[in-house]
Amino acid sequence: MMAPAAFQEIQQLIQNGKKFILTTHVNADGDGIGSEIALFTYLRELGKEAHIFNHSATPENIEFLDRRGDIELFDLQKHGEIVREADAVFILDISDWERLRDLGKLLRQLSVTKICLDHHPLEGRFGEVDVISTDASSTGEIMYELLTKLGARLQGKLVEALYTAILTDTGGFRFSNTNPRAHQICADLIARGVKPHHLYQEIYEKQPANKMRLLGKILSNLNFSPDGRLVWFAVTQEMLKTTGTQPRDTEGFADFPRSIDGVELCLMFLETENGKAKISFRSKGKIIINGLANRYGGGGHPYASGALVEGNFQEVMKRVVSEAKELFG
Ligand SMILES: [Mn+2]
Repeated sequence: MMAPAAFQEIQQLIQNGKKFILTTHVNADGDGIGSEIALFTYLRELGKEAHIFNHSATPENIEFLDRRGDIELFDLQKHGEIVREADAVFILDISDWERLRDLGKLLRQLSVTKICLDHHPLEGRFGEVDVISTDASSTGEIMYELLTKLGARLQGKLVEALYTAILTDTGGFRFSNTNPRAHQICADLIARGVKPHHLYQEIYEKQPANKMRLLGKILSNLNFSPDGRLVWFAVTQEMLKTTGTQPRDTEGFADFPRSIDGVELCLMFLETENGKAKISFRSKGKIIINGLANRYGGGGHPYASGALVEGNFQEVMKRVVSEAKELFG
């Protein structure tokens, strides 16, 4: 639950302010963008000036939330002045300045009030107002609570955006962060007009055919450890070229082999254009892998981490696989 003091502060800031900035982490996802669109819709209805500044393009499957093109890529030259004049900045689904890139650097120098809504753990303080709820499934869940308390009209685009946030961050209500509250909120959102099958189709059933061809190649060439608990695969530049796909098309691919019975850990090695290895570590929940990711200069959650490693692609793969095998003890 949101602390009453934090809520009152946010309520006052919105009431008294005229101009607001909304942002989320680099490589924005459905939760960050859904939360932004929901709050943006509310602020605009109040007649406030609001801007959404992000640091990377909206993923294709979330673009339907932004048909009007309200989300802008942050450009220090173009938008710096708007940020300086803002009454408050909402930072959603993230409490890490680094992942706010240029905007993060600018915000740290400014005295503008920063309000952080996030469900990732935070040590210490981040903004002037922090609403950090690690029990929440998603930032969308926190945003629902905020908008409900503020008396927002929960309908249309706003409810679709909140539903998208919760649906995507819980992996369609499959991940361990799925909780009763997430279901209760989504039930309410459905009662208020969300069509689950419609959003499901928008988000999950508009995949490009090329992406499926690439996935087919990958799934027919998986490597297994002798006991079948570790599985790994490579996505080379050559594979991307022959299937006409982009690196971003591989998003979520590491989750597929993990669904094989007996597999505990899946590693995806994506060869970048400049020959580096972008590694995704996905564990089913027994093997903790962010330690290994850290060793390679990466990081993340205990069961879902990543790292970007320089060096000969095949050699990096060999080395990381052999270190991953050691995690099984
Ligand atoms: Mn999230």
